[in-house]
Amino acid sequence: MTLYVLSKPILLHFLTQLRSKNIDQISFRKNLVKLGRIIGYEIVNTLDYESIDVETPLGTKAKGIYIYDLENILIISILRAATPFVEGLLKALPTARLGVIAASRKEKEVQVGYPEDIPVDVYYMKIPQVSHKDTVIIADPMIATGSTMRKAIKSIVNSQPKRIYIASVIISEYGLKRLMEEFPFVDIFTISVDPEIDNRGFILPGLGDAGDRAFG
Ligand code: HSX
Repeated sequence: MTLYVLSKPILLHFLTQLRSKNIDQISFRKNLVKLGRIIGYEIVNTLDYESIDVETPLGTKAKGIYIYDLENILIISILRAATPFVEGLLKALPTARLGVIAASRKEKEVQVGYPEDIPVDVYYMKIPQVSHKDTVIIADPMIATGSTMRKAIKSIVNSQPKRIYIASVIISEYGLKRLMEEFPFVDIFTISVDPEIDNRGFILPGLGDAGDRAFG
């Protein structure tokens, strides 16, 4: 498992705006699109490629590369917060196939600490056929307890894709540890690993409920 905590200033700049309670709904969505695009390019940089020659208009040859893994990308969008994030990912990965999972957590407050596993209701799932050549990118900007992401990974793991990536914006320390232990073969892209979860299962400091902030 590789953990990519992306820390380029441009990403942190957009994340800082997302965290602010003062950012409006449209700007919130736009920032998720921007982050998705940049994370998408970071993902592309990890894909397999081959060396090729290319002929220029001047009749000369130049050495180049062809990222053949781009032909086999499947993005899974966990509704609804991932919608603008995936819009950004698709800008970097325009040939991707797209699956969706509609899930909601059955939240209930715990008296002490935080919920370690929140029941997740998956009420719609439509995922194209997964092949052994596929790089599957499961996109959810927020991973708190990891309960939702566990369900998403389990829905495709038996198809044995070439690799499974998680694309996120914020993941909690607890969620990260939990997913790393259960799915050591999954690589995780995120911008921030936040230290805490509250007693309702919200990441702290986090950015609130991403779905509500993006869509009302
Ligand atoms: C939020 O809760 C996010 O967008 C995820 O879908 C989910 C994360 O919570 P957890 O399942 O990791 O606790 O709606």
